[in-house]
Amino acid sequence: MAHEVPALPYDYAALEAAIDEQTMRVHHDKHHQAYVDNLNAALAGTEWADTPIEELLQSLDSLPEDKRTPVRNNGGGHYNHTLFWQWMSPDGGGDPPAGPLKDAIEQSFGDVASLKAKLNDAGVKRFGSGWSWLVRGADGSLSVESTPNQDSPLMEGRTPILGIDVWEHAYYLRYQNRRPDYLGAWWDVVNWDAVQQRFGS
Ligand code: MN3
Repeated sequence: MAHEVPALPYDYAALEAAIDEQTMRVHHDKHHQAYVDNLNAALAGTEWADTPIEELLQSLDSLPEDKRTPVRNNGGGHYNHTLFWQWMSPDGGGDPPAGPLKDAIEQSFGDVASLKAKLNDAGVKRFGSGWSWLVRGADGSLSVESTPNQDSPLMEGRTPILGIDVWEHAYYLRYQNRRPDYLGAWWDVVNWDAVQQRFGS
């Protein structure tokens, strides 16, 4: 089956605390849809048309050369945004619940505030378009990194457990050039339950 944009798990206006309704509509209905349409077009009629997205992104080198860049960009965009919608919630914000994720954050970064500062810093310093990530390595350790464009840590064999989109399309209508303000507000809608689920998976 061709790839599809998942429905938002909340209303377009539900994240107003951090992100306005119009941004959510354009971001989900236009940008994410375009990644999916372009991905499907690149793979139509090939043996990879039905390959799960995670598998595609972990084996870009095995694709024909003319498919690698379109799959990297549009498949990456599809995968990253599918997760991004889950990492936000109108009931989000605050601190992670007590448990293995919070313990691991405190062990790696000292406290939750330090983790947030590190992720925000990685997002602010990303030149141009990209993402700021909290990543779990194969040994279970946590680290913060940033990628350009729609690249995902998954392409390097690591698991993104939290990611913040710092493309201008994610924030420009409300925040214009003030990316740090967007990043500061973003934590009001973070869905720690979803992060914890990916940490444990
Ligand atoms: Mn985006």
